[in-house]
Amino acid sequence: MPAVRIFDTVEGAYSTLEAAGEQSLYVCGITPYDATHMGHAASYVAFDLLNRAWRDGGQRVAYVQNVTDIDDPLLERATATGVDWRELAASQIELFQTDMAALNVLAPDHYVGAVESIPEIVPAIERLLQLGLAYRVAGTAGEPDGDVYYDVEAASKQSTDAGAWTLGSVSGLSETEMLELFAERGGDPGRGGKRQALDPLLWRVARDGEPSWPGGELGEGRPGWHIECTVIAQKYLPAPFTLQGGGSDLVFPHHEMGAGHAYSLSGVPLARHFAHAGMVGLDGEKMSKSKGNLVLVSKLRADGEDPAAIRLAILAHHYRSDWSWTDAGFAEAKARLEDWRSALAMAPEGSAAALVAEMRTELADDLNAPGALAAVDRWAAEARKQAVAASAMDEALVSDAVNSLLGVEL
Ligand code: 5CA
Ligand code: ZN
Repeated sequence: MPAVRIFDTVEGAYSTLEAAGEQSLYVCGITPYDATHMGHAASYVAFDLLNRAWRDGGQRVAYVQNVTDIDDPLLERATATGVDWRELAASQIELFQTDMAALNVLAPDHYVGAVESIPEIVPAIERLLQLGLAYRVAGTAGEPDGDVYYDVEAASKQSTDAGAWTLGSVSGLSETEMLELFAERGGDPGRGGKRQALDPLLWRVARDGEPSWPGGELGEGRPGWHIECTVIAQKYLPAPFTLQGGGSDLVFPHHEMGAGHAYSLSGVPLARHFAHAGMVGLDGEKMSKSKGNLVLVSKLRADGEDPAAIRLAILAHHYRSDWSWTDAGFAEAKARLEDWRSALAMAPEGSAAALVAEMRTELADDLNAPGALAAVDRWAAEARKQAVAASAMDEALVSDAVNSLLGVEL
């Protein structure tokens, strides 16, 4: 496998991830309040391709993923359904891990919860306060005193060094665009007492009826979202680590603010590269809980669908494109899987090496799974044309390569 070239969100261009012996990967994990839908699955399959490409190239990979096991959406869902939030999280985490295993997504080395990380998150926030890059907000309109916010303006002025974080470093968005997305994606631009509308929450002090944990100088409470990923990544990975990944809805504010927190805490960037997967919809509409149009991996599995076909349906789309799950697309994936499986029994002598090389070239080029699939399609068509008994060696090589590079079990 040649060195992988990936489209870096920050650069807005391709970057080559030089072979360095060890690569380090942080992929944002789920908020476990509902079952894994095709959009979640596609984002983990995308970064699984990177993990597999690195390993194929002889690189060791340190892979960390969080699980946002305490946050507003989880508590809201628990309240709405009358389930204890801990039980809801535990059941959805288990379902997610079963779905990922079925989809042949290699497990991270560390799968780390927000709750278990609170003892590390608290000192990080205390430090931001000491540095003058965070502040406490006085209670207003029924809110208690003491919520802690990150001061994006002060943090943006820390340093003029190359690699220093300033608001917009990661996302490249205008302030108007940021304000719009901030409100849509968990931010609270209108919270009274903040220095700047875009300042994100670091620590939410305890409220009646909400779970809370000891917060040292911060008082009882629970952590904000972005600091969670920063602290977990900094604990388990080098600084900077190779790449942070997630869906494109995480570019702002999540990855922007996480990178800011990390720079404020350590003086070095969080990650060398950022990459984002496109959004998956259903039949042309955004897949969302409110629309009730979720395609769940667990539901398809329960219906007896082959997880390898689900994975192939995902891989038919380039990870950066926005696409829609459709019945027709899934039917194509099932037909393709059948085609590949039957062609294996006709693997022409000496055909495997060229195919493997072609798959590697495609995957090293910004994880071009559709290109790799097309290469296997051509190989299968040729095998069928020749229609001779399989060379056992080529059959095994093709099957191994499709399994290890694409994660599709033939
Ligand atoms: N816990 C946070 C990340 S720290 C979170 O965003 N959780 S999540 O459950 O909402 O999403 C998990 C991952 O799936 C994220 O990378 C998110 O960007 C991605 N994702 C969510 N919806 C879609 C979708 N419709 N299409 C593609 N990816 C999606
Ligand atoms: Zn995250």
